[in-house]
Amino acid sequence: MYTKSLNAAPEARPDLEDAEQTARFLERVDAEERIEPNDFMPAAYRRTLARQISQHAHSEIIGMQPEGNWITRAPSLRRKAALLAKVQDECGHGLYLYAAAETLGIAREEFVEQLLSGRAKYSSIFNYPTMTWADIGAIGWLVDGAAIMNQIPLCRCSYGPYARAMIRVCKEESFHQRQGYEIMMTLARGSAEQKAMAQDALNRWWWPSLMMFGPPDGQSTHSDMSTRWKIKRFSNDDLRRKFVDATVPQATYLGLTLPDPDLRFDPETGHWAHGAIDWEEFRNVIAGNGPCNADRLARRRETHESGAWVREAAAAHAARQKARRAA
Ligand code: FAQ
Repeated sequence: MYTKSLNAAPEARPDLEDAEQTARFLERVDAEERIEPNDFMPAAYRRTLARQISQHAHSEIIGMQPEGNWITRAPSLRRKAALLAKVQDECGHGLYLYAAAETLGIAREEFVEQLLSGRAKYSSIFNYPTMTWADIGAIGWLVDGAAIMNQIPLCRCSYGPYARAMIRVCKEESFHQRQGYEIMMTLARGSAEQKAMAQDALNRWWWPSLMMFGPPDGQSTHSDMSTRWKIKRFSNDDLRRKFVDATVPQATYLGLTLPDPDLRFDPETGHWAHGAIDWEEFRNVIAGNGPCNADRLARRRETHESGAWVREAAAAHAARQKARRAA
């Protein structure tokens, strides 16, 4: 079965946390030093990282489902090969992230159990259905685009294992974003029917993509502390604004229309201002009531169960290798 990471940090002992250690920790964070698994860290910092990194890992794993749905129906061999590689990359991202989260002293089984029992969150975006091939283009362009905007600053996160995992993840996400944009470009320049399909996918994915950045600044529970600890470098709204600024010209180039009648360029701020986001929908989706939440979790549980023999075989193989080395 899963093994606990060898370099897992010792368990948090808040009773041993003294003011001096905490002050030294904050000095190190301020000096842009990386915090590593065996270094002192306040229990709340450890908890925040375990929550965010495991949610991120779950998102990558659940995120394979909406696109995996189109592997057998990709319109050409080239598209199928690229989509297969992309979905496989997302799986790899989930594995690096679980490994990074395990260095906080929590076993992978525990994270997996939190996901399968429905106690853990994963990104709201993966609870929407992929109804046409254009959705695969829209996910690559918008969802991976939003993920990159959010994750580039995480390459400078104060926690070493998370920051290092993010460097590779971001390189791969850039390729994903380009493959999605290329699908959208092909459709937008194709027949009237293909262009309409691209527009329809954009209409359905635009608002959920903006929600990926999390609740607005005044309502974000964790932002203040995460910013103090240099886990987060920008607020949810700042990253959302950067994403909108980057995406508006891309939509114009495609000849598609963003589904927001209130979208306008504000010369005073130099940014695009978007219309109101439906936060009720967001809360509903993260509470488990989105269009695909139940399906996504049911599929994950099924796959986990049917993969039990692989975990058992891997554990038996590892035990045998260990016994051989010891002999
Ligand atoms: N969905 O106080 P904040 C990808 C929760 S990977 C669900 O602002 P925080 C690659 C939040 O957890 C996409 N829940 O929280 C790919 C908290 O709940 P809690 C995932 C959300 O952590 C592409 C509560 O609301 N990326 O796309 C969402 O400071 C294509 C209050 O929020 C990451 O995870 C949401 N959208 O900021 C894969 C990036 N937003 O825990 C396949 C790393 C917020 O108190 C195909 N994570 N919540 O119960 C982050 O940067 C942060 O965790 C945020 C949220 C920005 C997501």
